[in-house]
Amino acid sequence: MQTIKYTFQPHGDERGQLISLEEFKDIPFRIKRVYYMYDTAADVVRGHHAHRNLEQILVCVHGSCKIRLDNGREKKVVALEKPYEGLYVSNNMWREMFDFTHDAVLMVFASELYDESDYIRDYEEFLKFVGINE
Ligand code: T46
Repeated sequence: MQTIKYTFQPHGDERGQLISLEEFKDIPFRIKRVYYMYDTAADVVRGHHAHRNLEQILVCVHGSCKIRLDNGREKKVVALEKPYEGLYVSNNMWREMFDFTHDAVLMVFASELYDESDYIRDYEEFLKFVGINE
């Protein structure tokens, strides 16, 4: 399974670093929503769902965490450890986020507004949706 990890270009100078993310340039879709999570305990696993349509880019802007991606056939774990790394997560992809450091802030750029009906929260339903276990 191929995963797409972006390395964003920081505008660094003697004052520090600045990263700018623009839709259709750095982020490959129109950004309709941004959300972020923090204060996630080390033993917590978030996610456990897939999306029918939503595309997202995940950036751990502080601290680190891991993302497990599962397309129904293969699984892959990707570590997000740098504020200039972005992981693309497509639709039809089961995801779990775990191993958060105490200081982790996971920011997400999303292609759609929040819509609970876009979530597939049952793993068996997900496998059927992607054409496995029909
Ligand atoms: C995803 C992963 C990476 C909202 O009201 N608006 C929002 O935009 C979002 C994302 C969530 N919520 C509410 C819904 C729940 O009551 O916030 C609560 C926590 O959401 P959820 O349990 O879905 O969070 P995660 O961390 O399991 O998943 C989130 C996103 O929901 C999901 O789309 O791909 O992060």
